[in-house]
Amino acid sequence: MAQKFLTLGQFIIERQADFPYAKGELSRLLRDIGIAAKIVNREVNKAGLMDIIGDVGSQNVQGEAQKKLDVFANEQFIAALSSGGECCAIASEENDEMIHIESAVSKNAKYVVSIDPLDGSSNIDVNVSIGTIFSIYRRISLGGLATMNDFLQKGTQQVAAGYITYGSSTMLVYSTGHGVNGFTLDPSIGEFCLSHPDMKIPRDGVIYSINEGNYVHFPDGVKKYLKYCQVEEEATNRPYSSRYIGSLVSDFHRNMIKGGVYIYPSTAKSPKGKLRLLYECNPLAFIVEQAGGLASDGFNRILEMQPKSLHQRCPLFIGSYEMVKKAEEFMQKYSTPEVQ
Ligand code: AHM
Ligand code: MG
Repeated sequence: MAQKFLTLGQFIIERQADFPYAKGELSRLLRDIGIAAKIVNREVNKAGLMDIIGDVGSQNVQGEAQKKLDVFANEQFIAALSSGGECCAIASEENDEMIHIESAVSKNAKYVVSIDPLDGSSNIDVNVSIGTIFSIYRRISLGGLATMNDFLQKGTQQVAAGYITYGSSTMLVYSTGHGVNGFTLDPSIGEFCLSHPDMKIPRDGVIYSINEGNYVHFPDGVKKYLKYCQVEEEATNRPYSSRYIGSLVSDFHRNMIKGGVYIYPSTAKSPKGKLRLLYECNPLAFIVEQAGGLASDGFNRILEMQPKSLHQRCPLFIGSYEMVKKAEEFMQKYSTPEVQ
């Protein structure tokens, strides 16, 4: 009997009514992102065979060395989002300023997209999973070029968000605020097929995910929480397991499936943490909440933070509801937001 499957394109059409404003523009945007993801996936899979690994020799706005794949992925997503005509501007980790898409502006495009085209840069050259993270907002400015305010909306205003993980298989996971659905790329037909319908993150878990090499620089709340994770107690399944890939998307995705907490706190070196609010924390916070989990900066809900700049950084505690709550308890007891 022929196997039944639902492709991303079919699913988007079936769920058209779920999309805010339901005009088909957002569906088109998501399909464009899916196409760019397939092209990036093709290159990621060839890394090592082609001259695509290593540094370009330049730095991005955060002063980090740009990898060839970073730059390639950025170009692919910008091209895909530009060709559809639904997105009037993009904020990317790889570009200092927002990018205006003039052709879409003349068509009165209603959406702006924030994106980390290739997350987990330090894992690109060593064949470890990497990802893409994106966040979609409806613009609030009226006509003409997009403005900063279109991007500096609170995470609660996202109309859709998602991530792609280029791992042992390639998956695209997204939400439009009506639950979370995951699609696995079937390379034999070149389509993302629904494999993880209505994803829910376990309410509790036994995995904690943090770069413990920075321990000495962590706030006291995090230090004490880590000690809590390592203490033996049968009733709470402790000690927990430590798992840290160093690619946010991959660590997040594992925790979505198995239950767990991912923490990138403020450190003495980076008082605001390392991760970026617009295109790393907010989209994953939107997804985790839709899946029944939590995302916090240790004290406040990520989705309610007021962004002030495109590349703003933010501490992140994200994952299973009970684990994030417990980590927040330690932060509230042993740290203060001021010294975060
Ligand atoms: P990037 O966007 O430059 O790749 O940085 C973000 C990455 C995350 O994917 C990952 O969780 C974190 O940085 C790892 O940082 P560290 O090496 O400090 O643990
Ligand atoms: Mg990143």
